[in-house]
Amino acid sequence: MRLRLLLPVFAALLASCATHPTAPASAEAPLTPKTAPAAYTAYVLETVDTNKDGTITLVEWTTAGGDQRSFLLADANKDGVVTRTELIRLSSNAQFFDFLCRRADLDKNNRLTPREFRSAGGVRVLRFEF
Ligand SMILES: [Ca+2]
Ligand SMILES: [Ca+2]
Repeated sequence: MRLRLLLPVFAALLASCATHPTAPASAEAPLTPKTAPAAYTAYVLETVDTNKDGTITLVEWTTAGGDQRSFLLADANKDGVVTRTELIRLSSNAQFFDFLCRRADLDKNNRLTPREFRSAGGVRVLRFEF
């Protein structure tokens, strides 16, 4: 809950990362608020869903470096697993995109490329810091 309160602050501070709304969908084109949810969801399912059953348990999430608080935030219906739908929902707001940029824009040029996102920086977005 506190994350939701803090995200607008982060968004205001880091608005520059969200200014590429028409970037083409190529491997190194920066992610946008529109393309980031699908990229984030695919990345998380690919790297965190270790038993490939299409859902993520708390054990899978924490094994990948996430913490319990971020898992509980992602598990919107509180059934103990995070689904593709929940990941899309979690990552579909602009505030989340700004948060993502802040965590994974490794060279700090305000452009989040898929390569950066899928590097070690990407794993860190599973652990929200309050
Ligand atoms: Ca799983
Ligand atoms: Ca769930």
